[in-house]
Amino acid sequence: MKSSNKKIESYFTKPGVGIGNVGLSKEDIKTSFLEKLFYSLGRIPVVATQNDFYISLALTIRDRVFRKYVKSLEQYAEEDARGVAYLSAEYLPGPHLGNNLLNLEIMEEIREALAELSLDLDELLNEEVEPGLGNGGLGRLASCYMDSLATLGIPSIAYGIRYEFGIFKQEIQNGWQVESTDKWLHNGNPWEVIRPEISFIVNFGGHTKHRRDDDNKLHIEWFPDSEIKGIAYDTPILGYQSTAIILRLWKAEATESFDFAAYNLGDYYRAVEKKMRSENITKVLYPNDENLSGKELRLKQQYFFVCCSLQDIIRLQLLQGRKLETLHEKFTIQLNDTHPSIAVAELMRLLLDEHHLEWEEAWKVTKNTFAYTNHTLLPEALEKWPVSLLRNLLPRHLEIIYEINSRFISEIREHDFTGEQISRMSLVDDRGEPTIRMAHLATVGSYKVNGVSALHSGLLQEQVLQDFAQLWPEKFTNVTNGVTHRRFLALSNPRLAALISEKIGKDWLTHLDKLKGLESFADEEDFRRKWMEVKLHNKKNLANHIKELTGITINPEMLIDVQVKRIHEYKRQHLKVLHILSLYLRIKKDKDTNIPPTAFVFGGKAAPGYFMAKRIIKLITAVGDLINNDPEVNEILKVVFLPNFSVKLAQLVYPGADLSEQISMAGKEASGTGNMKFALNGALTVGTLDGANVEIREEVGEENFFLFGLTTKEVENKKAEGYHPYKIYSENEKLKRVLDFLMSDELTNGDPELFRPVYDNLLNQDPYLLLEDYQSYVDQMENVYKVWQDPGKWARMSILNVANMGRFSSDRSIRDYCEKIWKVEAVKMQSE
Ligand code: GL4
Repeated sequence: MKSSNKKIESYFTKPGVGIGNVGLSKEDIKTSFLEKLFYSLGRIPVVATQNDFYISLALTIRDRVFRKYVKSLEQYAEEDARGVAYLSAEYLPGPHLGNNLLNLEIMEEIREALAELSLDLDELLNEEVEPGLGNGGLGRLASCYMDSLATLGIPSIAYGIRYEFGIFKQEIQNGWQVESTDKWLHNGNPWEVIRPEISFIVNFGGHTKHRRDDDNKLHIEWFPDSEIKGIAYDTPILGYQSTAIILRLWKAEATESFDFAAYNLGDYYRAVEKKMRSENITKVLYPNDENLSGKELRLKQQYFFVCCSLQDIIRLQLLQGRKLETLHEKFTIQLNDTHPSIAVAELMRLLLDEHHLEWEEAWKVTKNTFAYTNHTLLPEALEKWPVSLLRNLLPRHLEIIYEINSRFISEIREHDFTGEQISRMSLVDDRGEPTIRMAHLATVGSYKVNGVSALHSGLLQEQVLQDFAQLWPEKFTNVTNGVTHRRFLALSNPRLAALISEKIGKDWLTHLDKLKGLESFADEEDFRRKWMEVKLHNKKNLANHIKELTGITINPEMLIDVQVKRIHEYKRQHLKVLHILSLYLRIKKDKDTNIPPTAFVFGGKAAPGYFMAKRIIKLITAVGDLINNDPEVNEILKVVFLPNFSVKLAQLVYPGADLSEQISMAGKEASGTGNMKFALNGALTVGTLDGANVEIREEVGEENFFLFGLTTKEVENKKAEGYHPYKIYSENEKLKRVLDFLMSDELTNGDPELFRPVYDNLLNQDPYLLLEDYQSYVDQMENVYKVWQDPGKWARMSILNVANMGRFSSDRSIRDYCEKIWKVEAVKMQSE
């Protein structure tokens, strides 16, 4: 620590006092808690609301977390450690309080301390509104990685956008999704600290000027026409028994001079309007998962946060007295998908124009600094920005991209690439309206590129980035995703966690592969019984919440069969619906009584502009209405759509699930991470050979996994030979009966148009091969039922699933990133 204030310095390092005292005892916490209430909030207990109490507790805990963070900074500085900057447009941290208590290992002390003040910890935990700063898997993965970076003691900082409104709130009205804004900051956010001194100017628009000096050296200057300020908001993210790292989110604010021209003209109203418009940059998260919308504001968001983050990284580098020529030695910057990929051009601009490095030097630094993770192969999700938009918004960056491209193309011309290959690889796609292919920019500007599961990384190299993989095979690698088992098992499923620890000790909290030790108990009658008792307890808990949220009663003894994830055709929620309808028709028409009681639980948001996904939600709720209200059926089947799926809700759902639905068409789900969270909580999986399902099945053993459907290769072949869903429809009588039911009055209430789009799409195109996989799915579900009717076998499979989840900890993923990509080492924290 470089402080000139000796008094402060000595206070800081003196043990037992002030910030030297972490103060985690029950009495310490009680005192600080009340102090926060009195002094920070100006409240006395009689008038304090639950939210006041929650804020006071949060502030108390945040102090402790910051202390851990500050301590680790000293150590990083001492060891001169190499660090990671993680750039992501999305994060889904989930509620902070519970996780921090778990990681400080003071949950029970806090519970007791609050009880002594007649307060209930669970009620306060429930007050927290989670930051919904992401769409789904990609944002949640970033947050799992932060948990592991902090736990492992990897010097790191995560950058993103402080959206004022996160992912929309979903309500179900009359069976349809209705969106409203997520006002997550309305009750205040006790976890963040504003850093007004850490702020940067970001420019937009205007034009560039090229000039040669007397030595004929080219100087390029950008004359932007507007500017905005980014201000840092820091949230500490604590690891388990370890230190904290910072999540630094940028908020846009107008500068004094942003509206120079307008003020000079004395046009106050125009100036104010411009100010408001400019601050819109960080207003709201775009709610599309796996779909680009090509909106100007979105590009502004991306550039805005990238520009602030890179300036901050450069500030840190210079602060430590280092040269920018060695930036890549000190930092590695991970691009979480292409959303931050404009960073390649921006770092070049900063190095060339602001810090006057030569092109070769700047390019060497840039391409040795970035690494890029690809998270999807879906063509509609691969970002491409129109050249015209870039020219208007970021004219200097467009020039830099063109220059990178021309040098890159000269380079590949020297290899044996055909003309066709070269135009495929170009950063500029000029078939039709010219666009910049951001995945190509990220690939060319990075030293490593990775996919997120073994299957996906393979496909990435065979399909989307095939030519690049041929050119630079050593650049490509795989890091299979992982999840934090602390949040998704220890915190959200305390009973199962306790049972596990009772058998094998607590080492699994930091070394998930220790779960392997459970294998030897899988055949113990008594252990199986206890295991299923825990599951039943969690199912009751889930059933209670379902009742509260939807009014629907489910019997916790039923098989609870769950599909929670974003609603997307490739994820095939409607395949599950077809299966449910087949059971319904068996009961109604065939009087079949052999179906075990099952509750089907769905949850997930549809992008507001995604017509088909919204229709699928309506389909689920319509099937639910029909089934739940039919006394002939509703003792056997129930269908629930849980509104507003979130991290908070997820933590309730996974522990109570028996069966996990991972039924995407093979080749489409890059990894999936919900699949890991379910299995970690003892749910069995019915799934295709897609994404990380493949590796999960490898680990748990094929006999402990319910597999169905075509493989990626078979999907490819099927499409190549010409796929005819109508033929399948007309040849499979039972399937035909199910599909025709989509058009029946019973389901559509007399509106034949209601599900026609789904029906027509399946019969005519069926791009995700539901009909092709239908029979195999239904057959595998029969097998699921057979096993379900043998509780001992089910319990055994469930235990074996959990026992083999070691590989899917985000700790392992982060270790992989450190070894295979970042070459960053953990800094050992001195214990206190
Ligand atoms: C996603 C993938 O769809 C998902 O399979 C993966 O688990 C996740 C994290 O790697 O990334 N890609 C996009 S885009 N959204 C996702 O959730």
